[in-house]
Amino acid sequence: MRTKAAVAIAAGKPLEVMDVNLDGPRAGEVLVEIKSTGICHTDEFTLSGADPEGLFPAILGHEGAGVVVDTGPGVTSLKKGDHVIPLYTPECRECEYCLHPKTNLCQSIRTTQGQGLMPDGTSRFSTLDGDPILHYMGTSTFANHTVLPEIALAKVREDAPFDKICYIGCGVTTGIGAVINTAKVEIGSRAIVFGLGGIGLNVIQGLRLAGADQIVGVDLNPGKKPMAERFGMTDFVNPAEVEGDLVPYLVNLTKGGADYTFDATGNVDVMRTALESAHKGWGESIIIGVAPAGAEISTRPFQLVTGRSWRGTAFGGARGRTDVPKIVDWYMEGKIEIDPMITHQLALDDINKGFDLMHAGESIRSVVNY
Ligand code: NAD
Ligand code: AHE
Ligand code: ZN
Repeated sequence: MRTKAAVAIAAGKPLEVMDVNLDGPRAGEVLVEIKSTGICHTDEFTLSGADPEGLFPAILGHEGAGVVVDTGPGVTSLKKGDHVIPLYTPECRECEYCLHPKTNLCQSIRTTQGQGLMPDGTSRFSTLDGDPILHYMGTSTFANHTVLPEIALAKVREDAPFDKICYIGCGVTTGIGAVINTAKVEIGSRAIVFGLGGIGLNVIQGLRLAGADQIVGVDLNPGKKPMAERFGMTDFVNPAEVEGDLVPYLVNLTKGGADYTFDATGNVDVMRTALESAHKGWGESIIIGVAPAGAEISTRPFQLVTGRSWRGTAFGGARGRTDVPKIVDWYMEGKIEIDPMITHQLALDDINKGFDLMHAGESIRSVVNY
């Protein structure tokens, strides 16, 4: 079939909206009509050329929601008409990782996914001239139709709006999951969140859900303050306005250091500050931000010797097919909020405007509707 997609032609170039060919689903695969897709910072990270795994040409996008159009042979858990959220972290429920209680990183299709291919080693997308176009993160939601493995789709309730729940495909689940699944924050904790963008705000609402007493937000952009307060931030710190070192300032503000700190910037210097502002003896620092190719973290080992822990999380430690439908329920029941964070709704033809808004720090989430 033909479908409309925004194609990443090369690093650093704007996406090109065009008609592409899409082959039907093969064994274990599902054809999905994407209704809405969010633009996550990680899409920009790949498009910019900073991702060592970045491939071109490819159809980016990993935060979406849509409807099953067709299923390939052997698909048993989904049928035509089901509402689904694509999962860049699949859940096969059979591999060593899925069977291990301490991780969500299903590895059953990781190799081919990283190569921009379906599990059988081929791509379903091509140009109208027949040249192959690669998949991205196994999802490619910047296309009106896409093919995914059955294990990379969460079936969700049908009354949930696509233009909001698409955000659960990455940002919402990553931020809330970092608090609940990875850090397992206790009631009464003190926390610091670095970066108040599409991920950091969801860390903040996760901390409120977990019953944290103090939620410090740190961002260089003061424009992020009102939204963060709306989601539960108790103290705002703009590092540009702090005289002297940021670490002692934050340690003092949290009365000895935070029980939990979260990096949602992707900046390795910020990651160090986050680790060092965690409480001596027990503070845990969780890295969420994705750093550019070649970047490395550093600190004095003494920081860890004296009881701080440095950890990381992908997709908020969530097992997508199991956890994503529950998060959709939380949204529909009013336990979590999404709507205020979706600051812009765009048509596919305007998708590059979404990237511009992100660069300018003017959006939290831009959502593209097909
Ligand atoms: P974003 O651009 O919306 O937000 C980043 C925020 O950090 C901005 O508000 C910016 O002003 C702030 N910031 C930048 N530099 C700063 C500094 N030095 N000090 C303080 N604040 C600073 O991005 P996002 O969508 O929230 O994503 C954040 C990071 O999380 C990115 O690196 C993204 O790739 C990563 N991410 C990781 C996962 C995962 O599973 N681990 C999932 C999604 C996104
Ligand atoms: N390819 C990059 C790493 C990118 C990365 O860390 N991706 C996160 C998701 S970010 C979503 O917005 C992730 O889940 N990674 C797990 C995995 O297996 O890729 C690099 O540096 O090589
Ligand atoms: Zn993302």
